[in-house]
Amino acid sequence: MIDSLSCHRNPLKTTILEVIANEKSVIEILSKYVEVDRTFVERWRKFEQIQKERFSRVETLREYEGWFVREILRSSAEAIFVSSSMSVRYLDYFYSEPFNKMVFCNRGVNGIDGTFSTALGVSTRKKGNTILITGDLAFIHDMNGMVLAKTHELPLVVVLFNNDGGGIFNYLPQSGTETFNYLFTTSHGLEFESIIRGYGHHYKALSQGENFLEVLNIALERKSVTVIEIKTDREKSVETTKKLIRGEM
Ligand SMILES: Cc1ncc(C[n+]2csc(CCOP(=O)(O)OP(=O)(O)O)c2C)c(N)n1
Repeated sequence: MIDSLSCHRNPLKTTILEVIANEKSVIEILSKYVEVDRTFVERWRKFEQIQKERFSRVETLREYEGWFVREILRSSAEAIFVSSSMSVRYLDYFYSEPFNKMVFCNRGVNGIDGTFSTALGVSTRKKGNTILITGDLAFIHDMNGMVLAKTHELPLVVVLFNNDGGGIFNYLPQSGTETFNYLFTTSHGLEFESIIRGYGHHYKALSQGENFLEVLNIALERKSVTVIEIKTDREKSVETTKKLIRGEM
């Protein structure tokens, strides 16, 4: 691993050689000694372009998480915190240019713990508003972070994709087996409106046909916590993602 930042990105200790140096300089030096397949970069770029075009079909899929993520990028927020699991993947797949937001996430160890509190930390920056994009399990994991938001009067807009459990597991081959929900998805059936209001925060269920960007920008003006809940369907989302990746949409 070549890393100019020297910030220990090797938590599992699986990298055997860590070179702390400027990446470009190391590549330049190495290319004097090793024959470089220059077509590799071209092929890589070509595939990236093809995939980008396939993902751009998301523009018409108004019930799919990727579509909401694109809209969030068009909002007036200055920073986005994306939760682990599918949220960070949706951002990675469906970001569109120009990309004028600061993005924070929890890659590396990939935990879903501490999500709300970390996003709250991001929201303490002096200027600009923050949006947290999260799934329901990650949200539940750190729900008591909402107390801190109240006592410290911190602003945060949460876009909560509620698919009643961990949707990422639907991509596994075990999906559909008898004990799958019990062991993987862990559906909970929680009713978020009363929970969020119980903490003293604003809640909004997004209904079909509502102007999402408008709802988002109103919430961003508020300077307190608003949770916008969007109910999604795990199975449909997996099907859509797979079709987009294969270029079948
Ligand atoms: C602290 C912690 N516990 C368990 C996991 C394993 N895990 C990875 S993704 C995931 C499901 C997350 O579900 P949700 O937040 O609803 O997001 P979705 O998969 O629906 O996008 C779980 C439990 C983890 N990453 N971190």
